[in-house]
Amino acid sequence: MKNRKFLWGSATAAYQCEGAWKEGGKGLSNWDVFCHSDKNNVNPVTGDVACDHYHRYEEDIKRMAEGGQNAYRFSIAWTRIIPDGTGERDREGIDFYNRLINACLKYGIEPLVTLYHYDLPKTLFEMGGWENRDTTEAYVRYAKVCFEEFGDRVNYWATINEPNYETLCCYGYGNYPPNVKSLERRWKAMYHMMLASAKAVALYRGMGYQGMIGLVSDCYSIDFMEDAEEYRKAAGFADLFFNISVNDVCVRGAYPEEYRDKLMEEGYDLSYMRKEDEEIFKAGCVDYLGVNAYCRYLAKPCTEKGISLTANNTGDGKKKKLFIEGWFALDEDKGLEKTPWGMEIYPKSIYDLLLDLKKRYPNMPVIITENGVGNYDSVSEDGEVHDQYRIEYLQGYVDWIEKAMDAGCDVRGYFVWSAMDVYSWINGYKKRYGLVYVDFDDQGLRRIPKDSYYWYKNTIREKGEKFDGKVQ
Ligand code: BGP
Repeated sequence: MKNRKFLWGSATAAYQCEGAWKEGGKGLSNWDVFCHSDKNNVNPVTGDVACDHYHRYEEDIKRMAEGGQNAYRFSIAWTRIIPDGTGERDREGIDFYNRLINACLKYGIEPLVTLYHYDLPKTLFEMGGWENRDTTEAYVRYAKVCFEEFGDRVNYWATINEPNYETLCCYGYGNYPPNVKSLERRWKAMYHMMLASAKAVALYRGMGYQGMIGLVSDCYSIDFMEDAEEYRKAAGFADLFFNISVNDVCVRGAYPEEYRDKLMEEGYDLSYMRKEDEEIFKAGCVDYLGVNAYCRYLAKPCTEKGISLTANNTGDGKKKKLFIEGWFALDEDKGLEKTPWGMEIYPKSIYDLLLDLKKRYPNMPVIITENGVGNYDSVSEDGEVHDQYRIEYLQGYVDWIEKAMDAGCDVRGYFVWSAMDVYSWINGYKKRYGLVYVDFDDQGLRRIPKDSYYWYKNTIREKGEKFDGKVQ
């Protein structure tokens, strides 16, 4: 399959936008349970209703098309397809995604479908989730149902969203379910996600489909403030920790030696890594790498003892803290602007990242599956949402992507996170990323396209032809 058109779109994920948590035959997920539990104590809100995309998908998709977008990345809720994770497929859930996909096609929007974006069926979660190898089998069975039901119309698939970031939150920061702090458990969960992804890729090809299947990886350009040997070493560990431990596996089809060596040296149990899996990884290399790009990371040598991981989920301006003895610590460039959640604004990072990826994986097409900035937006007196800071951020990223493409990087698409304001995991609803404002206080969940929505429309018009010409 060869699409000569550059994909210009925006993205969402099922739990964050659909709502209708108990409708249409849907089973419960780990996030449904977590958000209704007392562990959800930072911003105790839920995705029960969210943007009600489940009922309003058509108007949302129509608005994307009116904004000049030609693609939409969304995820399927596993719990709508197989409500208890392993049992029978559910017709009502399947029909919902049929309607959603058909609406995309009706408005000239190419769907890019993520199979798994953080929401795991409760039943599987209770049996250990991704720490349990059986989850990989359940996932492949679920993926097969999706390929069978939607494969005739979906040309772009993403197996798993962010194995690195999700497991870091689940088992590092401990702010996502199951809310634990154990890197040992994290390595294991991440391994099974990578295994599940590789199996799904091989299955998809084996079923004879011609579309592209990839994995979505949160990637970071890694930099350092002091050009010294120990800083470079720390940056190498940060690269291994955040990027290589996922990207090598799905692009090259093997775990890097340095990764196993490092984990073994630190005494982690790796008995779940089976010899026979090596063939599975080899057969499961992706067609494209989905890149979620938000910021760069600055690494410095870790001088403290132990491990400390603290996220900022309150938007109080504090930076997040991360140090891991024997690996690296996160550094800060005090001269750069940050969001209230502590994220650095540095658009050139996408250029550095794309060039790094090209160097390590020369023939791997990239789709930027998420890029965006979260902030407190509000409706002005004129009834509009003037999000100039978002326009500047996104403009910076698009300009640097263009430069990277001029330098030979094979980029096939760009998706803004997010299509509209959505539930921002445990950050709640105040941290907004959308091109379209959603009034969550309004019963009707009124939508207002922001200034950035119109900026995006113009950008697509201006750059569209050139970007199409660059599609390799
Ligand atoms: C990515 C996730 C998205 C989205 C985004 C913004 O890591 O794939 O689902 O939420 O980040 O993150 P947050 O909402 O936590 O600020």
